[in-house]
Amino acid sequence: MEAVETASRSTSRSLRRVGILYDERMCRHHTPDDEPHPENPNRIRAIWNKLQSAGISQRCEVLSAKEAEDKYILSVHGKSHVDLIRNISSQQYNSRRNRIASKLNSIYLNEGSSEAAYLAAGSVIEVAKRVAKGELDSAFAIVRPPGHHAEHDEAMGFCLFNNVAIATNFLLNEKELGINKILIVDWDVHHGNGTQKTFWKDPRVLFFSVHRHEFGSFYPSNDDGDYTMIGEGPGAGYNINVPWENGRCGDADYLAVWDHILIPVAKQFNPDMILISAGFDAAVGDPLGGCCVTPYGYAMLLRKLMDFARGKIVLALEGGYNLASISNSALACMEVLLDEKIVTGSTEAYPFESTWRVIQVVRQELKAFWSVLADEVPTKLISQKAPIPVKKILISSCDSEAEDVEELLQEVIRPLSTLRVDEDCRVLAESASVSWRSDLSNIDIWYATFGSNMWKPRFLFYIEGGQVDGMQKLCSGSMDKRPPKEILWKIFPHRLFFGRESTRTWGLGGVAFLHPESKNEDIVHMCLYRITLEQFNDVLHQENISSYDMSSPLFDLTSLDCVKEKGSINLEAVKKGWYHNVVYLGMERDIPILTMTCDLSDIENFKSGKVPLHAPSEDYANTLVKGLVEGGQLSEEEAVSYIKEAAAKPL
Ligand code: Q9C
Ligand code: ZN
Repeated sequence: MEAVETASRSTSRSLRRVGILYDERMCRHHTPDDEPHPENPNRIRAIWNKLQSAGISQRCEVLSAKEAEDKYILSVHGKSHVDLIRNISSQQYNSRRNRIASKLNSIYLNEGSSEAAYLAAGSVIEVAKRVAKGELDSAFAIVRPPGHHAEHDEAMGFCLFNNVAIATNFLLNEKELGINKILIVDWDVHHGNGTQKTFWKDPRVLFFSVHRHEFGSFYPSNDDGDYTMIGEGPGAGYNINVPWENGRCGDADYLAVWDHILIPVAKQFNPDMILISAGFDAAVGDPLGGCCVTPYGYAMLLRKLMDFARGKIVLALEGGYNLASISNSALACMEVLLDEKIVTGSTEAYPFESTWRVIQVVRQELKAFWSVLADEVPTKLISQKAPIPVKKILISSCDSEAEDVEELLQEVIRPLSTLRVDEDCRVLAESASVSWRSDLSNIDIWYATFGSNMWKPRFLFYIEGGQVDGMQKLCSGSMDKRPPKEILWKIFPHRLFFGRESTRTWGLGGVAFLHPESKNEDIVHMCLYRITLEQFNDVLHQENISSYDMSSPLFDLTSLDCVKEKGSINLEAVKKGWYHNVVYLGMERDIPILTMTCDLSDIENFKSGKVPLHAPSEDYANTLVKGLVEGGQLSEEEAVSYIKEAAAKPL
């Protein structure tokens, strides 16, 4: 820090003393073989480079990282967890490291992980201490690995130590700092489950988290992030969750939550200091978040918090996976901390109807603890709502269709009838989808087919779009219309069978399914198409007709990691489709092989007869035979008996 106290810099330095911490050593935590992963070293490099080239870091006090001492980490984590994270990077763990990581939920580990974890935690302590002492007005710690998912005895969700929770306990325990009440604002798109648990019964810490929840289906996929989780004992009322019911939330939604929940409560709580779990994965363009907060939005959210705790604010990076989005969002926040730009402007968009509903239930739940929440939200405000944007309505159906087409039409048509086109959000949703598309268009996978898609002309409709001869339905095709780069055939130890009584596309008769589990006595012929992960998403979407808007991918890089680890993954967003279960079948020339089929609960329903097993129609069986014969796999006789056998054998 002293090194940057040069005369030229101090003249251009802001009146506000703002700290910024970056340390390249935190880049040494990465996937073992540098496989692609959203939580990668370039995240913090991108932010740092952006702040340097925008001249921001030059106006700040630049700090470097310090490793946290065990005694501080132990205020949040158990001894066995701390021991594990300390030792995990040592040579003795070389052979066990990957196995340990694979048993954890969304975690990778390498030789650099221990040091990075200690530095991330120590860095947030370091900046928080300086802000508490008044050496700095505010600060931003550009750290990784992130922290807010890490629990007492568990690393998860890309988090090893809970950096913000550790710094919070540090501040509270160093009595001479005079910090007795801390507000933690967690605006990462995911729920801060680890932080919530740490301070569950602690009234000195008001934990506020706004996150995608979708009734418990969004990561970390449980009820911890529900609005009913308000803390316990002396901590009751000091835990506030704002769970989004849907993605696509943007500036208007976040600002409404600030104005009607967080800001009034912050006023009443009157914190001595504010720590922000500043993930930028709710930013427009994020591949995991699916929300659309702009840099201007983040600036507003932060600006509104600067009125409390005499501006003593620390931002600690959590998630955020689009390099451009996180850099621009961080830059906007730094400009607010430096207080050199007045944040002006307004959002044209209105909050979603669901946003007002959530605001109302949260206020209801907490009004006994916070008198500022007692009044009803004025109906004049609530009536200003945006419809759910429906970008494209896709009623195509191929082997599959929604369980109940009526229900789907209801879902799609109802919001349309009240549609007041919201240009802003539409544009935002589109740029979000553009960014995941370009990210996933560079990654190849093998899409392994066992049904009518084995016949190449039939499969090409999912890519090129159009209507195949004799088929009832039109396919929209993929956005990227390049044909498969390669085609090859393989045999797998899986069971092929035919189920359902009739389908819209093929009429009476069953259609092909693959048992998601392998069994050695069974074989299935599969045709593998080498396509991009972006195209695979479009195929998934068409195979599982749904109203999902594709502003974020159904199956992203994290899902890919997850399916490699777990073997299969159920896609919540298309759970009504028959092929919503993505199964990993191994690697072929370093490229993963994926297929899509039903899940194990569907298998149970087929077994019990709740859903019938059924031989395929002649048309459908012929398409499969054509696929196998034209693909050079079987003679016509062999293909016919292969299908017959699969249709006749009991499950
Ligand atoms: N289908 C942070 O943003 N996703 N962590 C697993 C499994 C894990 C995100 C998806 C997302 C963790 C700090
Ligand atoms: Zn996150």
